Amino acid sequence: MEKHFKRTLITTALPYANGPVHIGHLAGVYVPADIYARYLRSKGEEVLMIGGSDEHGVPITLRARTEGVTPQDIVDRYHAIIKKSFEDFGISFDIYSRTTSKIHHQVASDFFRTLYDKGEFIEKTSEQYYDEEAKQFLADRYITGTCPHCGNEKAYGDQCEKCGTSLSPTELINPKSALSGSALVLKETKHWYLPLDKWESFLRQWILEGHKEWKPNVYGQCKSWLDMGLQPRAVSRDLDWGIPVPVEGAEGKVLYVWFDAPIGYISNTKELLPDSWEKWWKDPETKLIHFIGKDNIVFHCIVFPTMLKAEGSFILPENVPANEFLNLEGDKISTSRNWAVWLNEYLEEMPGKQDVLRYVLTANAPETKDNDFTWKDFQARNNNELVAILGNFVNRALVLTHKYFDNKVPARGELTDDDRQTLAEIQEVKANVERLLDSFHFRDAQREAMNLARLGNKYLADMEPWKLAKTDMGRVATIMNIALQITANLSIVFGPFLPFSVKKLNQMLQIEPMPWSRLGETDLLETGHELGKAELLFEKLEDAVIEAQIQKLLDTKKANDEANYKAKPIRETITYDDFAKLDIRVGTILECEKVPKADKLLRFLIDDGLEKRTIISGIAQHYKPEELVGKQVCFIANLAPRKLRGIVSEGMILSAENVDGSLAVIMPQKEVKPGSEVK
Ligand code: B3M
Ligand code: ZN
Repeated sequence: MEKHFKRTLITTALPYANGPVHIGHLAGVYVPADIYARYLRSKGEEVLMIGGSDEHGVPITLRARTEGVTPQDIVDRYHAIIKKSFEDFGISFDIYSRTTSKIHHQVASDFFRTLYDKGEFIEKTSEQYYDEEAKQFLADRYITGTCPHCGNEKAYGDQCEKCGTSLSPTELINPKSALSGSALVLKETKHWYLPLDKWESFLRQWILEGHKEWKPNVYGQCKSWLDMGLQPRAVSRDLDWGIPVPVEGAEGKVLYVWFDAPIGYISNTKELLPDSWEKWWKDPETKLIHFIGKDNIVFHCIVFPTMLKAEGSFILPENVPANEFLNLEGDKISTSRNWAVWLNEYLEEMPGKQDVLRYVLTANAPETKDNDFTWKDFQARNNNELVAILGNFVNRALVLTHKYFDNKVPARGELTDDDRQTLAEIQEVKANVERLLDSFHFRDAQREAMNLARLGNKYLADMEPWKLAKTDMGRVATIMNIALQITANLSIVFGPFLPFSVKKLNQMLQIEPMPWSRLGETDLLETGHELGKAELLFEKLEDAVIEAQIQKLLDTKKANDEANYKAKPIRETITYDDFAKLDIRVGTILECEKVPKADKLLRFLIDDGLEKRTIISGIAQHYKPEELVGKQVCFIANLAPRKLRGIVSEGMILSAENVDGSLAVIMPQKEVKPGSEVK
């Protein structure tokens, strides 16, 4: 049976305040949440959308340490940048706060204390790595050592970033402190654990039986966690950055970041609505929806609900429409490798194009599987869909009305079958889009919205009012009236998706934003209503703009390759006699030309001091033949001749291979007689 709810509480994952946000964040969490919130608001429903920065956790302290500043400095910096990016992209939070706020510390601390007093935790002492020089226990991230799986010497105590394996610090070979570099000792420490195992049968029932409608990726992950069996989870850490554990004898211990962060949703609601926050969290008629990425599923579907359930007075999430990941040009988005499109940079480089990105990210949303963002697709969707379909239709409708009817909505006359068919199709849009939005199918919903613009374009193209203008103005009036009703419907249906463009469109139509309930109506614009000035909603993106973005990524790749370059290990030792077998000489290049039908090969004719010899060398992609003629090169003179592409090559020209695979020919530093030995 459908449950009935009075209001909807939307939460969005709290991004870590240790870097700016990128397109992956937007696509996975914030754009879908924002579409959903705007849709419900447009329906006149009671809705709140809660966000904020996650400002605790080890990575923030690590970053502070490398930069030589305090963790507070780091989170102040990135909280401001992140908050601004969200505002810039029209993510319509009712509040965007942060977990270093006073109120959050209080709420999270009280929450812990309630569970503690109810006896919901178990206390356990275990052995953990301790740095005697820095005099502190080390979080897994602070421990580095050799990965037992791939041999990476810089693996972390929680994960090897090279091979991706999750690790525990005790698995590392030669564990060392990342703080002091010193070796570590194991020492006893006490922590509080939430016994998830105790809630297993409740969770099985609630999720596996009660929420079969959850997205398959979410349901599937929960099921596999539950099938593996749950373990108690530590909710405290030995760290000096975070919310102190509010229990005696817990000096130097803070709440684990994943314990306090989801409570941030509650704190932020309370900060916004100090007097009425409880109805949002404790009334079963509130529908709680968590928007997150797939790496956060277990925390939002298993750990946080267990915390809420154990506390006893809170509702549980009704749905958790988690998305998969968005990749960038075929590679995983990565902050540390700077492989991302950062929102702040995007807006500097593409000012005013928020909706284009929102549109493309939704059209390509990783709803059911990982998806790829490419600049070519971005350009194509802008040019072929936003410009050619939506923008073009709206523009034609307005320009023609201006031309034939003095910019006023003309009256409809008698209807043809085509007209009736078109009006019927307008009426169908609402139910289709609603069904999709209600079930979190944002990309399909947006496609339906775009289909309405397609319908408009097709209608105008089929009716050809510009041809009728000389003979039948009554007919033109009907056609333009219908076209304008479509534009008004577009302003409703695109409201949740393209808020900036819809604002512009409403100005052009000279209307206030219309509520969702009116979507599908065919008399949204009254006869005689005067329209505003027609402007272009979207503009074409030229190749040069897109190529500049692609080049930027190529530059990043290059910089990464260089940063990661490690010289190959030196080969086994040889004797002088081994070396002396190589006869390396200097020769002067007399001729050089491309070998036909071989794009890598150049043919050289070289003066070796005794005679002329031919050498074939695979450097055609790095040098033009004319650059080399007259130059001196080093070559191996006693290499057995071999045939390459039918030409006998008598030796080998030496060159150095750079990180990116480019080749540099070795040349003597000053001119010598051809045939001089290299030794
Ligand atoms: N900050 C993890 C993340 O950004 C984490 C989410 C917290 S949501 C309560 O992926
Ligand atoms: Zn590894």
